[in-house]
Amino acid sequence: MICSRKAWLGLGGNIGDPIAAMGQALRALDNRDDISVSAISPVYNTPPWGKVDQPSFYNACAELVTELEPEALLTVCLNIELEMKRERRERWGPRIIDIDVLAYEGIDRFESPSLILPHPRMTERAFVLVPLADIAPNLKIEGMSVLHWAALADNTGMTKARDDAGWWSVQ
Ligand code: GSY
Repeated sequence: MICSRKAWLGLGGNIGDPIAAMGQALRALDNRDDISVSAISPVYNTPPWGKVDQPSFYNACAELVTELEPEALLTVCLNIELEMKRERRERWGPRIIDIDVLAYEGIDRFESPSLILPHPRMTERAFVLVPLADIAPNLKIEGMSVLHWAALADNTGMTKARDDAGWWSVQ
């Protein structure tokens, strides 16, 4: 029997049309036989974290049900990113789309050369925690709920950009 697990992704981008790019990525995931997108957060406009002299980002989180193991799921996400970046490779620096595997049901901690779960630094990033709290408030990360982590995070400058359920479907 094939076992299905929930997994949670963070998506973001800050050049081109990031909301359209996140929608395209989510549809590509959902179109697969081994992944079903089960919940999607609103989209937030978020100040850049890390390198601050770049445009603000759009961020969202998604919950999946998948038959893929964590590393296989990461490979699928990276391939979707690669395909989308290839389509518009004239721009450098800021990103069209990033897809991060944040957490995977039943796995408290996982570390391999290509993937660490839960995603490192996610507990410091409001642009991950706020949308994740919309869809998985009770998910435990390092012993504490996402809702609790989100309440501790600095969400200065974050605004909701889209909260209609269909933002990720074709316009
Ligand atoms: O994968 C993280 C990409 N990223 C982001 C992001 O997605 N949102 C915000 N607000 N800042 C960021 N800095 C980086 S790198």
